[in-house]
This record gives sequence, C-alpha cells and structure tokens, in this order.
Amino acid sequence: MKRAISIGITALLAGLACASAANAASARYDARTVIVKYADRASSSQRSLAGRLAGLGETLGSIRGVGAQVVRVARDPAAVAARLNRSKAVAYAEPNYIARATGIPNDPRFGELYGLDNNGRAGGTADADIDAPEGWTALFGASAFPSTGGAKIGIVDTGARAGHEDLAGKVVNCAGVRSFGIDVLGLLNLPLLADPTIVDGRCGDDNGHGTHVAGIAAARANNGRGVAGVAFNSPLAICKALDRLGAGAVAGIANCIGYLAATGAKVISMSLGTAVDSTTLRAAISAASSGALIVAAAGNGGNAVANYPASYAEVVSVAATDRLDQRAPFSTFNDDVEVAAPGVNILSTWNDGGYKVISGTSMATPHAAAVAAIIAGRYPSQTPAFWRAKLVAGVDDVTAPGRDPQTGFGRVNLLQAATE
Ligand SMILES: [Ca+2]
Ligand SMILES: [Ca+2]
Ligand SMILES: [Ca+2]
Ligand SMILES: [Ca+2]
Repeated sequence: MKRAISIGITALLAGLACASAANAASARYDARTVIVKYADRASSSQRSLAGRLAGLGETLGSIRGVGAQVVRVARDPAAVAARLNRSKAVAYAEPNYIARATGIPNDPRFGELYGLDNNGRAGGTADADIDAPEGWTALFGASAFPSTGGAKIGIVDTGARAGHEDLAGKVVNCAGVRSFGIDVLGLLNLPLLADPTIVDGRCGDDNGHGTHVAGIAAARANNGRGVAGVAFNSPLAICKALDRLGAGAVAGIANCIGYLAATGAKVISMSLGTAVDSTTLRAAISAASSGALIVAAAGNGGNAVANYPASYAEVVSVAATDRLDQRAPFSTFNDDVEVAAPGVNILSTWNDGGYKVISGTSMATPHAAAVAAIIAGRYPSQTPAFWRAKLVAGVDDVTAPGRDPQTGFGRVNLLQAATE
C-alpha cells in the first residue's frame, strides 16, 4: 500500500489577523574638484600661495553657510586636499565626496517591509534587516528597478497567483501535480487517487502560502503597487506540489524539484518540511543540487528536531528572525541551521489579489533564496557551491557570536551579496 507522507507548509497561520553587477559604488569623490575653506585670519596672499602650492585651478563656486569653495584640480583631489591641510592658511580641505541616493522603490507598502529596511519603528531595531535598498542601489543604481534579467528562482509550494498585480509577468514557468486525489465534501483528501505527474499550467494557488512566498522573493518593485520582492528582477518558476490545505506527498514534491531544475532555475526555494527523512526526497534533492542551490525552511517546531529537506547536506536551512534580529520563538534551532532571514509578521502578496501579513520559516526561506539568486545572477557561470559560500559569507552575525544554532552563520544581507 502506498504511504503518503504529508509535508506541511512552514508558515504559521497564527496571528494572521491581520544580473549583472552594474555601475556599483564606483567613484568615491569627484575627480576634478576639491573643497577648501581658508582660515579666517589668512590674508588673500597667504591663501593664493597655499592654493598655488597645492595646484589649485579656478574656483567654481562656494558653499553657502560654510564659507568653503569648490575648486578645480588637475591631480588626485585626495592628495591636493592633504597638501592643503598642511597649510596654516587653510581651515580644512577635502575631496568632493559623492553621496548616492539609496533606492527606495515607490511601492506604497514598502515601508512595512522591515525585513528589507528596518527604521526601528514598531518596536524594532534599526538596521535589523537585509539591507535591501543598499544592495539594490549597488546593483542597479539608485533609481532603476528592472523587472527582468535576474537568475531564475524555482518555488515548490501551493502554487502562485500569477495574475496578481505585483506578480504580473514574473511567472515564466507554471506547473503542478495532476491531482491531489478526491476531495470529499471539501474535508478529506483521499491521496490514494492522487497523481503526482507534473502537468504544465497547473500552478494556480488555492491556499495563499505559495503566492506569499513568491511575492517575498520577486514581487514587482517600483510599480506603484503593493510590496517589493527581494530579487524583483528574477523570473519565477512555480511548481504546485502542496494542496489547498498546504500539504503534499513527497512523490509530487520530488517531481516538482526535478521539473524546476529542468527549467533552469538557479535557486530552488522550498518553504515546506517534514520530520521524515524520505529516500525519494533525498534523491530528488541530490539530483537537482548540481545545477541549483536549494534553500529550505528550518522548520517551525521551536525545537531542535531536524526538518527535511532543510536538514540534507545539500540544502541551505533557513531560520526565521524578527524585527529585533532575534530568532523567532517558533524557528527550529539545530546545528544544521545555516542562515537566518526575516520571518515574523511578513507582508506579501496573497492569492485573493491582495496582501497579507504572516509568519514562519516559510517566509524567511524566500528572503534567503532571493539573496542567493542575486548572487547567482552576479556569477552565472559559477556553481551552487560557490553561490552558497557567498551567501553564508555575506551575512550579519546575529544572536550568539559566530555560527550558532539559532541563526547559523547569520542573517542574510543583500548589500554584501551584491558587492562582495
Ligand atoms: Ca539596513
Ligand atoms: Ca510592487
Ligand atoms: Ca542543510
Ligand atoms: Ca551568530
């Protein structure tokens, strides 16, 4: 007799009431100008002598209220400024440093995404976040929010509402298991008649969880609507292996992993888990892991019990943190936890076309998977092992010093992923 292992989604429905590394931070200061303020007591001849010795050219302007001037130079402004600062005729001199706007997209609910940019409101800790705006600015510049060009992210879940206003155009592969079995009065699924064959076009989301995960990973940014995904330039491959109750058998899950790998997904995000170590699931993970980095939820047990697939060696296990950068009470803690990401009270897209706040290591997982996709997009010819090493090296060490069972190497950081 066929035994169906039911794998639950790793979201908590409690409290529900609710590319290319482009023009990064290149020049630090303007190569042609320096800012100098002369000492009040210096005479005009002392000033011009100091300026001549340092090699100053014409004065281009002054700075209101500061009494400093902007002057053209032919040499390295840092060297010129250093030379000027040795003169008694100079109050101070410095290069004309370049500040860059940080890319805050215009999505109306972006301010609620503490996991991406935490300003300390709502009882949070400022900067307990993945530094998303800083990372996006380093990748794309301060005002560009491309919707394409990133590494493909595969998601095994309850499906996704591909027509959601904040996911429009993002889902480039859509499939799911043919049948979850017979639904008796909407109460009981009979898995004995389930068919785990993957069928194209069957990724509609009758639960909501998968749409939420998809939005965290890659919702459209700067479109004047809703939220912003971490890797908003990544296309999504969606495979539905979990039913309307958020459960699914390993046969379908394993098939989805194979399907997503075949679509060319560089990262496969799995916000699901079971305490059962299935040979089938293990084999599917092993086969896919040569081409894709697989990222999965550590689990919501609030204990140290291993959760699969997260606990397989090939899979990055993701714990959940809150707006204080502390481990969520529900988040599984054990030696296999590899990284952490925001997972408490996360706002994202929902299958009713709207938006919803939910919690879970399910929500942490797509944050980490999307950061991994940013890395894969920067290094497209590298291996999953390389991307994984970059992911764990580019974290902020939180909870106990060093790698610890609560948050692994630390909470992921998009700026470090984008620049290191
Ligand atoms: Ca920050
Ligand atoms: Ca949006
Ligand atoms: Ca693991
Ligand atoms: Ca730590």
